[in-house]
Amino acid sequence: VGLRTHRIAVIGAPIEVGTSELGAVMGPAALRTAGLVRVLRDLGHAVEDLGDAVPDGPAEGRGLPAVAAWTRALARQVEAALGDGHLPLVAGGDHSLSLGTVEGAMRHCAVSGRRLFVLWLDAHADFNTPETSPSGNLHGMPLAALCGEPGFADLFPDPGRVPLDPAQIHLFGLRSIDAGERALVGARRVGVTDMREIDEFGVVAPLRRILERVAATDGHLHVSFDVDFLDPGIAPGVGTTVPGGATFREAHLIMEMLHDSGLVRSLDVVELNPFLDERGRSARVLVELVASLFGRRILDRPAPAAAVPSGS
Ligand code: NNH
Ligand code: MN
Ligand code: MN
Ligand code: MN
Repeated sequence: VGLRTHRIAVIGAPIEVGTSELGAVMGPAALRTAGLVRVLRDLGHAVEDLGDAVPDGPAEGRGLPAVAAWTRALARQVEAALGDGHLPLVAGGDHSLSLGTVEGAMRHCAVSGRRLFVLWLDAHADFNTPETSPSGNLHGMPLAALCGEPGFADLFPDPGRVPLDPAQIHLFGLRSIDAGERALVGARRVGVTDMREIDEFGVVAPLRRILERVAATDGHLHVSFDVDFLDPGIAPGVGTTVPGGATFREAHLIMEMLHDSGLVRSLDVVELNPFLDERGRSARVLVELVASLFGRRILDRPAPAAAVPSGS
């Protein structure tokens, strides 16, 4: 598989209105400091750094109106970037930003005709509603809102909006889920690869199954990478650490497989909290992983398609 070069639009989303832990607002700056843009350019991609997004309307407080203002702005920017043939890479910022990025990808797909799939790399399901949420934090709710669950009035005011189909979502790395959202994830038949499945089968088999499904329709794969997908031992810079996360090698292999699939058309990197990080470690790990997703490889050779190396 040769290197695929993209026109990448980097968009900072300094959002922390969806969480009660302050500091995620510094995430985009830390990712840039760790070399996000430089690393992508060094790989041969054409990168435009569009700077940080600005909320469309008042964004004070931690309620729905603030999140709605960010959602409007990001949905518009992501849709525009995709329409221009760019691959939007949105650097956050808490996970409520994915309300905007996924909505933007949905609007683009309505035009491009591709089927959207959302791969949610996260310790959490982010499928709470205001009703089920134990915290009230909107970063734990974006998927439920995108799927049209009740309780998010005015977030998507268009009465004709077609909600995201839960069958288009796959949660990967799940190990912390609240009782109410657990019931909802089951009832809506959201795709899930939890940590137990990864422990039993590794990351390759479950991810291959997902990629084959996206490839079958040449779909648009949106990847939403929450830092807490990773084990806190390698990425401590996040407000909601959960033990038992993905190792560097698991995450690295996932990134290489995503690159080789050629299916990723938009990406979020979310929840980095530099205030909680240790000497930039988490930001650096994220930049390494993004580099692998965009084609950095150890050796220039096709990935073996079977479990056993093919030899040469
Ligand atoms: N499920 C919890 C909540 O709704 C935690 C969500 N926090 C996250 N999600 N970081 O990725 O509050
Ligand atoms: Mn351009
Ligand atoms: Mn999340
Ligand atoms: Mn999470």
